Order: sequence, then structure tokens, then C-alpha cells
Amino acid sequence: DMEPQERAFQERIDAGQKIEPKEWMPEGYRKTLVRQISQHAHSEIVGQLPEGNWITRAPTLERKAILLAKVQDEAGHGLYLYCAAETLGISRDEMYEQLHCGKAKYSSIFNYPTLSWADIGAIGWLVDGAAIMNQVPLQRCSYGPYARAMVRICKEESFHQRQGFDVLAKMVKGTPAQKAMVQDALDRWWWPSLMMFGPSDDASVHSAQSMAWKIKQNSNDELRQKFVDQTVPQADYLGLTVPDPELKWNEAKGGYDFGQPDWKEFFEVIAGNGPCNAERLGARRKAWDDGAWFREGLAAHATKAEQRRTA
Ligand code: FAQ
Repeated sequence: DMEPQERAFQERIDAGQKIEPKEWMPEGYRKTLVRQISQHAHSEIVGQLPEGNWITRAPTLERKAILLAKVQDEAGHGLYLYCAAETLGISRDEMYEQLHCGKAKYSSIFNYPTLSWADIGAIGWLVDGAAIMNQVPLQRCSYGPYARAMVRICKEESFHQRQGFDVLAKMVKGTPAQKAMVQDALDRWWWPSLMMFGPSDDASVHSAQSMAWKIKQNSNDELRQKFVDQTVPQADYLGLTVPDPELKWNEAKGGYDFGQPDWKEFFEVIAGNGPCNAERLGARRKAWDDGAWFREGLAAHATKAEQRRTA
């Protein structure tokens, strides 16, 4: 039993219409979008840190230029997404505050360390691969500004995924030590990549409502399955072993059966207790504090310009 206004809103969603910023929307819809879009934005921004760690140590000039471009793309994605969230009536300062005080989440994946150059390849291949799997359907999300932001983001993520695969394709043809480095990266990034899709459907508190509102088009487990089905043949092609003893092709379902990630670890990481949570948040807080003089300068300049205009 919905209110008439809410029923009309749901009918528009069901008819596949986009909702635009100044239109009426249920408070829960607005809140869900602010939560998801801001967390997504924070993920892009925090997501620069693990890869930024290797920019100064990229093995060739070409690899360095590619990695720089990728990390800059992530900054751009964060900025589009903050803009999309701002259309829902939250300010950027509020979102930063929520990140810096630990209230807002960002993707669990960015709380793991990048220990070798192969990790940069693994992030492109697996993390961007998972991001694309999740974000392609978000291009059809019911909220216009979020859906449109996803179009360009998905194109750039595709380049990121290809560059990661290319790093690994080169390394597996290198020395045995290089190949072992790639296998080690896969061993460490496989399970955290599967966790990116969120908890299993029975533990996903937001999925049912978000799917009814067409914010999400697929459940967490559906996308995780698609990711495994897409990625295992790529691992085979690279001559790598996916670190899952339960992984097995299931002819009847036309997909792989696979084991469950360690959900205890997942919930620890999203509660702030992953291997790099403190380091990541520390880096973001420091960047904010170090930028104070610049924000003050900008504000002083704006005040002066305003005074000049009105003088
Ligand atoms: N990490 O009820 P659900 C990238 C939280 S890609 C942390 O299933 P929902 C590109 C969830 O927020 C990564 N927290 O939630 C890149 C909720 O807690 P809350 C970013 C997680 O929203 C690549 C609780 O668990 N992509 O950055 C995670 O329906 C390389 C219950 O979960 C996006 O954000 C997790 N993995 O579904 C950048 C995509 N999973 O908020 C740099 C957009 C769940 O109530 C380098 N987001 N939680 O406190 C989504 O599609 C959804 O929000 C899901 C979660 C699917 C992530």
C-alpha cells in the first residue's frame, strides 16, 4: 500500500523511464543513491592509492605512461560520481567528511596491498574486470545522472582491463620468476575480487529494494557468477591456476561452480579492519589536511572577486 505519489513514481520506474535530479522521489530512493554513488566515488579516489604505489617503479617508460593515465582516469571517475551525487542534494564537503570519519564505505578491494608489479596487472585484469561487470548494467540505472556517468566510465574501465591483462600476458612469457610472480598475484587478488560484488544474495540487505527501483539490475551473486565465467578462461589462456579447489565447469548450468569467499574476512574489511584500511584513510585525511591552504586561498580569492564585482 503505497502513497499515490510513490505509486506513480514506481510506475515510471517500471516503464523504464529515467528519474532526473529535480523530480520528486521517495526519500529512501534518494538516500540509497547518495549512499551508493558516494561510496562508488570514494572507491575511485581511494582506488588510486594501491596503483599509485607503483608509478615510480613501473618497469618501462611506456608502462609508466599507461599507469599514470589509468590512475588519472580513476580521479576523473571519482569527480563525475561526486557531481552525480551532488545532484541529490548532498555537498562534496559532506561526502568527504563521511569518508574521512569512517562513516562512508569504499570498495573492500582497495584495502589490500600491492606487493609486486604483477599486482598492477592483476588489478587491471581482475579489479577493473569486476568493476566493468558491475558497472555495465549501471548504465541502465533509473537515475539519469548516475546512468550517464557510467557510460564514459565503462569505456575507460575497458581500457584499464585490457592494459592489466596485457601486463600479465607479457609477464607469463617471461622468466619462471616472472610467471611465479603473476601466479602469486592471482592467488592474492582472486578472492578479494569476488568480494567486490558484495555479500551473497541472502545477506545483501539493500538488493531487493534497489532492484525494485532499478538502481541495481542484477543481484550480487548473478554478477559474481558472470565474472567467474568470463575470467576463468582468461586465466587458462594465461596458463594460471585459479586458487579455488571447488572450481569446476558445470555443463548443465553452462557456468562454473565455485567456492565461497571468506565472508568473515569481507565483513572485517568493510568494518575497517582490513590490511590497509588505516593506511588508505590516513592517506586521504592527509591529502585533505595538506590541501587546506589551497582551499582557503580559493575561498579568499572568491570573496575578493565578489567584492570587486559589487564595489
Ligand atoms: N566493499 O546490501 P548490499 C572501482 C556494503 S570499482 C565495501 O549488497 P548494495 C573501479 C554495502 O555498501 C569499486 N562495502 O549493498 C576502480 C552495504 O553497507 P552500507 C566500486 C561493500 O549497495 C578499479 C553492505 O555491504 N564500485 O572503484 C561491498 O546493494 C581499479 C551490504 O551490501 C561500486 O561502488 C564491498 N565490496 O550492493 C577504481 C559500484 N559490498 O552501505 C580504481 C557501485 C557491499 O549499508 C582502480 N556499487 N558492501 O553501510 C554497487 O553496485 C553496490 O553498492 C554493491 C553493493 C554491489 C557494491
